[in-house]
Amino acid sequence: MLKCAALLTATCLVEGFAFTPSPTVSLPILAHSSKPFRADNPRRLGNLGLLSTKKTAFESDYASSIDNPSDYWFNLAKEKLDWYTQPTKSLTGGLATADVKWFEDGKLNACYNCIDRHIENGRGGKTAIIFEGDEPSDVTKYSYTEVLARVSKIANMMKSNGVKKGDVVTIYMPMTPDIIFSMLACARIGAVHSVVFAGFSEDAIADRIAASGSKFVFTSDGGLRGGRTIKLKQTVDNAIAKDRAKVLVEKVFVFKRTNEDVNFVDGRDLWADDLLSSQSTECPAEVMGAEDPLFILYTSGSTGQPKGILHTTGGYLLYAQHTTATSFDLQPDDIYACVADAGWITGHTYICYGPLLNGATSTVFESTPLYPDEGRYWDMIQRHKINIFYTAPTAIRSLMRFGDEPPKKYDLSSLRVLGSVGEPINPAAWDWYNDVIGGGKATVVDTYWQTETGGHVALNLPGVHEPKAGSCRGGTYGIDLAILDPKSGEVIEGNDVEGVLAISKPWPGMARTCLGDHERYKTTYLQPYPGFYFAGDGARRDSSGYIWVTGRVDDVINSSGHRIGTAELESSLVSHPLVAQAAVVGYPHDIKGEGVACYCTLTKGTAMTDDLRKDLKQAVRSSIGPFATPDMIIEAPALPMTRSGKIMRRILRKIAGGDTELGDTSTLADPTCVGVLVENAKA
Ligand code: 6R9
Repeated sequence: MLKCAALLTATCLVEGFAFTPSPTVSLPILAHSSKPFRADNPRRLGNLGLLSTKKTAFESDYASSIDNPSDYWFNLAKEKLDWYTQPTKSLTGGLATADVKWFEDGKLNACYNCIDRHIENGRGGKTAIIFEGDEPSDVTKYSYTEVLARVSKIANMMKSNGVKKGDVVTIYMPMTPDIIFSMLACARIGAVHSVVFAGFSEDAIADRIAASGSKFVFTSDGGLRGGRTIKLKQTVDNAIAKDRAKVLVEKVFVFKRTNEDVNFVDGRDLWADDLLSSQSTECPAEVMGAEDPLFILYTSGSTGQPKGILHTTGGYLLYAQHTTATSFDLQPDDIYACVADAGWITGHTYICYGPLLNGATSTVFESTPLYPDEGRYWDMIQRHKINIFYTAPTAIRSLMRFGDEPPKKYDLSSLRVLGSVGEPINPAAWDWYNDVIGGGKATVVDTYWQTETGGHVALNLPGVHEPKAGSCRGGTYGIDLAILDPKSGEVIEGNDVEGVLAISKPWPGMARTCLGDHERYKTTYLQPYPGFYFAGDGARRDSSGYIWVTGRVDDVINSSGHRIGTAELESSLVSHPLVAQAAVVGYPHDIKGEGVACYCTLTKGTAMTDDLRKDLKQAVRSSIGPFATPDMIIEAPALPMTRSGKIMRRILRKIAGGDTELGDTSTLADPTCVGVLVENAKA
């Protein structure tokens, strides 16, 4: 990125990829391209037992979900959700017109559907949430009745402090049950939650508060992770000290987790626990329209400004309910654990809404896979007898390094379904997950989806589809996946083909807009290939019709399952006074999937030093957050540009990955710069 805001747009067009109709997309290298996925690796189906009737049932249900999505989802909406007013309309609008709506005239409440109705049906005593704190001994279970009481108190606290239906509430909290309860309390009163992952920096929080016009913030004194304390309230204070947030924020509700001293601003900051003690445990659920916003979640895109992805109520809930039930073959007595953070979409849909809508028992995990040691997940599975476990390939890879002994110490025989999300799961990790963790008996389910899709869109359904290591197989109910020619936008039929991934029909869980910027929503997702939802990923279909996601085709890096926009990284690097220009790329990384490599052109007369590298890493940590910290900072006296002035990222990726086959460099304006970069990358 050049140090000039006006050139931002040019940066987004590198390698000819533009979000315009008929874009020219140069497909990026495959994640883990150095270790190609096995083309074909059919596996047993695990202990779910492939009943041919189940497969037949899927096939006929799938066919009707594709032939007539409107009727398919309408019937499910009436059966699976409780409505104050039943909808008379199902799907209206369409992808081509960017005005998709589901169950528009229906009225319901998300929190009521997640909690109250289970109590009314006599299941109030069932455990809704198992909290597994940072220390393995710190376990608390909450029944549905207890959840309702706490959520209602939080909702009443919000109402008595001025939070109203439609207000945006920013939630920056650790992974304790209160983050889930706060989300549900927002839903109960019709406030729109905007959860900001607790690893984001003060700048990122301030940006999100400002962009969403949020007057209320939920946080806690601190957070605990891996035995360390994270100063959340202090970070929120620093965020609100910035003018763009200061002018907005009226109230900060502070929960207690670490009991450390924090600054308190009179009139603005409130101790939630003190206020809650006097609140009533009864709070009527607000009657909401199906298309009223439920939440916003910011995600990286191909420009510097994160997008506020907006999900609405009825369609999102139905999709969360249905995918949780079907993708994991959820059974009534299952103990379910998704170990993501609630700050990401996986936590929203598959810790909070999906499991609770199904009346299931969901785990809230505060710690890390390595605390107090590398047996933490397995210990937790044994103690709670977890049946469904959902994690990311990066966590599996980081645990594989310790060998088979740690998991072998524990009884993992309760496991039936092993979910994977965030990036393609490489075969070595898949094999280990399947053989060592699942003991060859549990089914590995690779779930492909995005913040924008609201829930799973492609996976191998347990008991229905034969898993293949590294492939997410194909579309689930209602999802008609297509592979398109990136240049012409034509659908590529048949097998053994490659292109970009798209969805040809609306589904209830799809995001409806980007907050305050419907134009950006259209140009990013719906206009590149008119009539399709464009996912931003490349994909191929193998000889047996299975889909293999090959990675993002836009300027987004997927590092340890975190989506990080290269433009955001570049703008934080060039904000350093000694950096004149920066180009950031992802490269294959053994644990993270993709590592973050930053090529920096320094101002004249400046040389790269270890101290400067440290400063630059710090610049990224403070503008985005520690999870985006660069893995490599490479001095780049010049960047490889085409004669038309576009940075050749393909070459930068190869250099960072230590790949010596750089391909054709003759189109570069100055091919000699490449040799210097190869040398510097070794430094
Ligand atoms: C849920 C989530 C979305 C991007 C997506 C893709 C990648 C996620 C994947 C996968 C291959 C899978 N991705 N799951 N790629 N196989 N099973 O991760 O949402 O943070 O929005 O990221 O992650 O590139 O486009 P989000």
